[in-house]
Amino acid sequence: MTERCQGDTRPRTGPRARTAIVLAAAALLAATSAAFLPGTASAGTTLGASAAEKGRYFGTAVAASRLSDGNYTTILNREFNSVTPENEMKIDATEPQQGRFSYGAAEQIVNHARSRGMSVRGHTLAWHSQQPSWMESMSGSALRSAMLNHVTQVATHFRGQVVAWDVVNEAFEDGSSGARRNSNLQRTGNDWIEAAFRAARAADPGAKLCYNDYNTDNWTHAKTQAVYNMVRDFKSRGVPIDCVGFQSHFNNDSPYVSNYRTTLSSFAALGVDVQVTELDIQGAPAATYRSVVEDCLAVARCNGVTVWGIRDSDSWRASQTPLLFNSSGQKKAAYDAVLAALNNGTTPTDPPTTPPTTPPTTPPTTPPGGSCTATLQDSTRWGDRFNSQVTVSGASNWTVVVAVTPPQKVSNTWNGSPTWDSSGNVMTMRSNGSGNVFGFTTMANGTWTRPVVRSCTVS
Ligand code: 9MR
Repeated sequence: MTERCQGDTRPRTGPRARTAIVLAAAALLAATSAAFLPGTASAGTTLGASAAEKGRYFGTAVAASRLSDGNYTTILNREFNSVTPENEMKIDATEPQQGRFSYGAAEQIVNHARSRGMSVRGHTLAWHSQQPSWMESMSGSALRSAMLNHVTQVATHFRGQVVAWDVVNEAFEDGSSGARRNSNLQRTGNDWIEAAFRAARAADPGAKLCYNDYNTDNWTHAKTQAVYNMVRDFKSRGVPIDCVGFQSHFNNDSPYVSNYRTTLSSFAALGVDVQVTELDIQGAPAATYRSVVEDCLAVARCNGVTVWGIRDSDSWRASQTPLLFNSSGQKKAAYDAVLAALNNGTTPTDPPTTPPTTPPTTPPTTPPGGSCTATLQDSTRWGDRFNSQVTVSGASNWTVVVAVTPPQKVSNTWNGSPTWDSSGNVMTMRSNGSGNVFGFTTMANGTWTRPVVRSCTVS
C-alpha cells in the first residue's frame, strides 16, 4: 500500500470509485492482518531501527558528561532512538537552590537526542532521593508546595520535548508490607503522588505521565501488587496517569522472573502503557536479555525498553558488567540476543481499535521539489500507533517534508535527521547517510489519517 508524495486523497464518490475503495480497503485489511502475523522477520540492524519496526523504542540512559566521548556517542547515535538523562533532570540537578533552576546539562542531552530523531524520557520530577539539601530539610505544606512548584516548572520548561515523564519515582517500600515508602514527601500526605501527576498534566498535557519503580517485576511480590492497586485506584478516580515504568535492575538478589510478562500485561490491562525503564542484568546473560525483550514485545502496550547505560564502564554497577556493550564499546552476546529478539519477535495480536483510513485512489503527481521522489508506505499498525516508511529516489542528499494530522504526533524516527515546525505536525527529514529509506512512528491519538509527503527536494 503506497502513496506517492502529493497524492490527492480526496474520496471519489461514483460506483466505480466505491468498488475501488472496497477493493483497496480489503487489500489494506489483508496487509494489516499480515502485519500482525507472528514471527514476521525484519531486517533491522540496530536496536533502535529494529525496535521502531515493531512500533517500539530502544533507549539508553545518557550522562551529559560522556557526550564528548566519541566511542560513546558513536554507539549512542547508531543504536538508540530514545534517551533518558541518567541524573541531569533529577531534582538536585534542576533546582539546586530553591526557585533557581538549572537546565544546562539536561538540555545538552535533550538537544543531542532530538536533533537526531531520538525521543526523550524525563526522569524524574518527584523522588525521595537526590533531593537538593534545601528540599531534604523541608516538610509539611511548605514541602508539598515546593514539590508541586518543581514539577510545574521543570515539566513546563521541557514541554513538548519529553514524550514520557517519570513523574514520581520509587514511592513504595521494599519487602512484604506493600506500604508507601516513609519519606518527607509521603509525610506531606498520602495524596502527594496524585497531586504531582495533576501538576505534571497541567504543565505538559502532551507528555505521557508514568509512575516508575524497581522490584516491581515479580507479579507475586507485595510491592508489585501495591503499585498495581495504586494505578487501578488512580484510573478509577481519573488521576492522570498514562504509564508505569519497570526499572528492571536484575541481579542475583533480585533476578528476572518468568512471570514478568504477566506483570507487564496485568498493568497494561488497567489501561496504562508499560515501559522497561532502567534495564540492566548482572553478568548480562543473553537469554535473560532476550526474555525481557520478548516479554515487552508480547504486550501491545509495552512501548519500549531502556537500558541503564551503554557500555559496562558507563553502568552504576560497572563491576557486574550488566550492559549490552563491553567497556571498549564492543557488542556482547546479550546485544545479539536483543537484536534477534527485536527482529524475530512477534507483534501484538490485538487488532487496531479503529479501522484504517481509506487508502488513496488517485495516481501520484510530480513533487514540487522536482528532482527527487518520495514514496510513503504503510507499515505495521497497532492499537494506538502506526509506522510509515518513506523511500526516496533520485538523490542521496534529499530533504523530505511529511505532515501528520493533529492530534497525531510522531514519536520515533529512524534513518534520517528530523526537524519539526512550531506546530510539531510537519516534519522535515534530511538524509543522514543511512540510505534512501527512512521511517517514523505516529501516535494516532484517535486519528488514523495517513501522513502526507509534501515535498522532496535535493539539499
Ligand atoms: O545511575 C544513577 C547513578 O549515576 C546515580 O549516582 C544514582 C543516584 O541515586 O542514581 C542512578 O540511577 C538510579 C535511577 O535514577 C533510579 N533508579 C535506580 C537507578 C540506579 O541507582
